[in-house]
Amino acid sequence: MAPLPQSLLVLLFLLVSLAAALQRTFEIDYDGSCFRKDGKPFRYISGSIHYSRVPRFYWKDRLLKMKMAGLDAIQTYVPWNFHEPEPEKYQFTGDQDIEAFLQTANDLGLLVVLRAGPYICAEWDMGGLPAWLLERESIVLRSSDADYLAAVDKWMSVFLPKMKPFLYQNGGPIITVQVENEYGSYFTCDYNYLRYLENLFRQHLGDEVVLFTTDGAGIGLLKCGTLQGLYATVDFGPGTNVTAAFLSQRYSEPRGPLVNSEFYTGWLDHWGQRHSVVSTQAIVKTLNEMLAFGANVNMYMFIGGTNFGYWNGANSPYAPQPTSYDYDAPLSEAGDLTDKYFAIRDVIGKYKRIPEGPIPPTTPKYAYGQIALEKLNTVADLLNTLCQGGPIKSVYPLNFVQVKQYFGFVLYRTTLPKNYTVPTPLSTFLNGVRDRAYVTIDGVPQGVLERDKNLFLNITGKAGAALDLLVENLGRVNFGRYNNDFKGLVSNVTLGNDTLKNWLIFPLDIDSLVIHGLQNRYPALRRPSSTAPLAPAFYVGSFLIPSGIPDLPQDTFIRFPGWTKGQIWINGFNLGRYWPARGPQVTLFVPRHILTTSAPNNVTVLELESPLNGAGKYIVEFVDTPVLNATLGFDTESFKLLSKE
Ligand code: 6GJ
Repeated sequence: MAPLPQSLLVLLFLLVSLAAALQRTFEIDYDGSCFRKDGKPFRYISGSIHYSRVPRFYWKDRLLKMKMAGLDAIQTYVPWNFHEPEPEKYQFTGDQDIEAFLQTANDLGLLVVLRAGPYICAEWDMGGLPAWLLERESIVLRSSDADYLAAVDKWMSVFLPKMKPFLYQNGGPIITVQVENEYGSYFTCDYNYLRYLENLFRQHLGDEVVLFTTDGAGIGLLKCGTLQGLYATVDFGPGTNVTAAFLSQRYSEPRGPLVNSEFYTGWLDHWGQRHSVVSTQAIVKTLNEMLAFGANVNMYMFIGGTNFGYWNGANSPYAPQPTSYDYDAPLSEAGDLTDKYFAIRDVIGKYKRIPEGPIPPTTPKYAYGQIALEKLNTVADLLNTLCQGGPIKSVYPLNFVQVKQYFGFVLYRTTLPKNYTVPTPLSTFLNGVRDRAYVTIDGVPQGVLERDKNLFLNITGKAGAALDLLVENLGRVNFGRYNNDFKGLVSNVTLGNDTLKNWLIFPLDIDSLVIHGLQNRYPALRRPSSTAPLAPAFYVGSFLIPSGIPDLPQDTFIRFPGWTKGQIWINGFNLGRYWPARGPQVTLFVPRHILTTSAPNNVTVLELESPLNGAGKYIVEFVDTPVLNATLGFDTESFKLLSKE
C-alpha cells in the first residue's frame, strides 16, 4: 500500500491534536496530588447552595453573587424526596428543575460539585430519603436491603441519565459527583451497599467522572465511609487543626488532592435553641490555612436559604430545625451580602483573581405593615373538605405512611368509652406521638402532647364525647440511626388504664385546599366557629400592594405578634412553619416573586394553638428586617428582646 502523502499525515496529526485540545477532561492526578482540568493542575474553591432551598426566581442572583466572591464552583445536594414525593411520580419542573439550575451555573462559568445521594442529611426531611420507603416497616435504610436498593435503582435510573449531559466531560459544569453522604457516620457500615452505588453511578455516568465520598475528618469515620474507586474527602470546620484533619484524609488517600467538602461557615438551628453564629475571624483563619495548603475547599453553606413548606429535618434526641436555614452563612437566607461574604472574598483574592464588575446588590426589603386576618373555621369543622375521601376506620391508630400521608397533619378521632369525671392521664405507649398532637374534646382544646417533651395530658369527659388528636409531623430525623422516623400516632393511645380503640383517621390535604383558594372556594364557611376559640383553625386575609411605589413587590418578612405556632401560605405558596412562642426564628422570609401588584395577595394561616394577641385581634405584620435569634426571652408582641441576648 502506497505511503500516505506527508500533507495528509500532518493534517491527521493536527486533527488529533485539536481533538485532544478540545476534549474536556477533569481527573485526579495522584502523582501530582491535585485535580487536573483539561490536563492542567486545578484547585477549586467552592460554596454550597441548595437549589431546593432557594426559589428558582433567585437562582441566578445567588449564583452570580457566589461567582463574584471568587468561587470557581458551587456544591449542591439532590434531595430524592424533593423529586419523587410519591413512588414513581417525578417532579423536575419549576423549583424542582435541577437541569435549569445546572444550566444557570454553567452559563455563569461556575463548575458544579454534585452531591447526588441517595441520602444527603442536610437538615432536610429524612436526609432526602422519601418517607414512602417506610411502607415496609422493617426496611433497613442506607444498606443493601433489597427493597431499599430496588427503590434506589429505580430512582437513579431516572435521575442520573439527566445528569450525564451536564458532566464536565460532556460540556457541562459537573466536575465531581458525591456518592452517599458521610456513610462512615452511619451504623450499617455495609460495603456491599457502597459497591452497589459505585456500580450504579458508573453504569449511568460512565467511567470518566470523578466519584467521591465525604466523611468527618477521623479515621474511625473514614473506615466505613470510603471505598476503593470512590475518592475519599473529609469535612471539618473553623478552628480545626488543618494538618491533622488532612492527615486523616491521607489515611484513605495517601496521594491525590486534599479536599474539605464541608467547611462550616456557620451552623444549623433547632426550634427552642439559641440561633447559631460562627465568627468571621475563625472562618477566615482556617480558610487561609487550607488555601495556603493548596487544598480544595467547599464552604458549607455559602447561602443556606429556606426550608419552605414542611421540608426541614431534625436531629436526635428529637430536635426539629426551623423554617430558616440561614446558617449564619456569607449570604443571608434572603441572599443579602454580609461582612462575612466580603471577608471571605478578600481571602480568596489572595489566591486567585476575583472577577471584576458589580456584585448584585442586596435586594430592598419592604415593610407592608399590618394585615388583620379573620377566623375562617376550625380544622374540625372543615374535616369533610380537608379529607374528601373520608376517614379511614381502624381499631388502633395507623401512622402517616400507613395512610399514605407523608407531610403536614392527620386528625385522629375516637369517642370516649365511658365517663371520666376526674382528671385522667391521656398518653401513648412509649412516647408514640410523632411529633405534636393538639387535643380537643367535642372541639374544646385540652392541651398539647409533644414527642419527648409532654407525654401526658389530664382530661375529663363524658361517654361518647369526641376526642380529637390533630397530629403534626414536625420533620423527620436527617442524621444518625433513627432516620426511619415514622410519623403520626405510632403506638396505642391510653386514657387512664383504658386503651382507646375504634379510630377514624383523617389524612388532611390542606395544601391542595389552600392552593385552590380556601377563602374564595368556601365563603359559606365564614361563620363564627362552633367550637372554643383556641382549637386549631384557619385565619385568612388579603392585602393590596400599593401601586406607584417603584419595583414592588419587594422581598419582605412576616411576623406573628401574639400567635403561637402554625403554618402559613401566601397566594397558595407554603412559606413554612412559624413558632414565635418557641423561637429562635420569629420572622419568615417572603420572597417577592410570590407576591403580586395585580390582585389582592391572599394570606392563609393555620394556627394550631392561640392567635390571640393583646387586642384580641388576629394581626400579622410584614416587616423589612428578619429576626432569627430570639429565644424565650423575646416578646413577640412588642417585637423586642425581654432579656439581653
Ligand atoms: C454534615 O454532617 C452533613 O454532611 N453536617 C453536619 N455535621 C455535623 C454533625 C451534625 C450532628 S452539620 C450540617 C452538615 C449537614 O448536615 C451535612 O449534610
